[in-house]
Amino acid sequence: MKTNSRRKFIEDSFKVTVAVAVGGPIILNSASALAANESHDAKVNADNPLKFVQAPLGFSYAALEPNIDALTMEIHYTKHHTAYIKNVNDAIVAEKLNYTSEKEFFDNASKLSAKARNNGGGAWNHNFFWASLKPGTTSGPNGKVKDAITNTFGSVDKFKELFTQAALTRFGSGWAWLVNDNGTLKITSTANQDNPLFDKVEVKGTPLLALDVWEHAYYLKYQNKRNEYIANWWNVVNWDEVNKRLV
Ligand code: MN3
Repeated sequence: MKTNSRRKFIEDSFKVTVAVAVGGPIILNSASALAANESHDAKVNADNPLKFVQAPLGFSYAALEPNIDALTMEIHYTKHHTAYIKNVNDAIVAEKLNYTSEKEFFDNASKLSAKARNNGGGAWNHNFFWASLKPGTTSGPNGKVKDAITNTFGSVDKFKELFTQAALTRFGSGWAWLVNDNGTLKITSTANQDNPLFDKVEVKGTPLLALDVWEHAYYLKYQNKRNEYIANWWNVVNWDEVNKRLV
């Protein structure tokens, strides 16, 4: 990647950060792309500025035990997520997509092929999900996100009840979300790898928190007991990260 295009890539990434107010994963992606995939980038980005990059996990596969088991984390990260990243980048090249930012890509989600849409969502959603997790038992929401949750839903417990319900009742594979819709917090869920940044989706907004309820996220440890997976997942939510996303 030439210096100029590299600078543009970084600038574009920051534009996305401002526009969708999702900081960590995207900035991390840029740094990681530059450090780890420079030679590959040079070939791909010559014609296709947008390239999804798998963010580093930030903790070991076993770090979320006993809430999320090590084998699930390893397979989820190295097999499922890696495949979404590869497949969306393959689709971008094969279909000659000219989007220059993740925001632009999702703004046009309804025009994408199934391969680009599903794998693009999978690539982004998992980067966001990993950054939403933190080893050790967390004490629950704090700071301004706690205030916003209390103001919107009445209490943290009520919020957790409603979010859990959204995650439990998502039929089949999908995600539960807490989003900021222009200053209003909303809970929603999406099917497959859709997310609230897509142009055509039931509830749009800036994602603050995500929960993967695909069976691959919990079946090895919890089998059919999605409710137990959700209950234990609350223990490893990275509320500091959620706070940073609320701007
Ligand atoms: Mn998953």
